[in-house]
Amino acid sequence: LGQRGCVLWFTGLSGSGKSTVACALEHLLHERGHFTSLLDGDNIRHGLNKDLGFSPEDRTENIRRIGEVAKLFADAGAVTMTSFISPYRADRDLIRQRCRPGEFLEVFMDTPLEVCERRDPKGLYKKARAGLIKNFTGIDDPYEAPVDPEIWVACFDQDGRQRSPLEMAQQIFDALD
Ligand code: GGZ
Repeated sequence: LGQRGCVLWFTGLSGSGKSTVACALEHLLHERGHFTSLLDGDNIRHGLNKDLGFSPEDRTENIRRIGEVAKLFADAGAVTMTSFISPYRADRDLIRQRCRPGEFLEVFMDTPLEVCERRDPKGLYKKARAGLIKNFTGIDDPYEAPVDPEIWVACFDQDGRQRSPLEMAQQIFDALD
């Protein structure tokens, strides 16, 4: 890592653990004295992107703007984490192309839909199943999983148990050099 910035681009379904693990990773990075930035729905969708909804066009624009902001932070030297579903492969690939070689690392939170739906922390899957939310990712809007992510975060360990957020954050930390 050194003092160089990078973009850790978390992608995965709603409830896959993106924000929880990014937050745990940020703590690990702080402990080692790294300068970080965490972009998520709370600080982006309520601010910079509050004009955007969840149509395909709006999601693409959401991700494009976040990519540009993430790149600015990374170029300023921050280990920059972004926590958005970013469901469309082409949108993620565009950001990768905008970044310097090695600057962009895709982090795939590979948590199956069944697990996310069982967690359903905000009751959104239930609403989507009931037709109260339209175009919900994984239900009636596509999620295009990464084909070759730099960091692949599995939901289960070898014994079939769900891994803890700290364990996952440590995996990502160890993958950074
Ligand atoms: C998916 C939605 C939707 C729809 C509202 N589809 O669990 P959450 O609540 O906090 O995370 C979801 C968040 C997704 O916003 P992103 O900016 O990450 O999406 S994207 O990358 O696709 O632009 C969910 C909530 O917003 N949410 N409606 N229709 N998630």
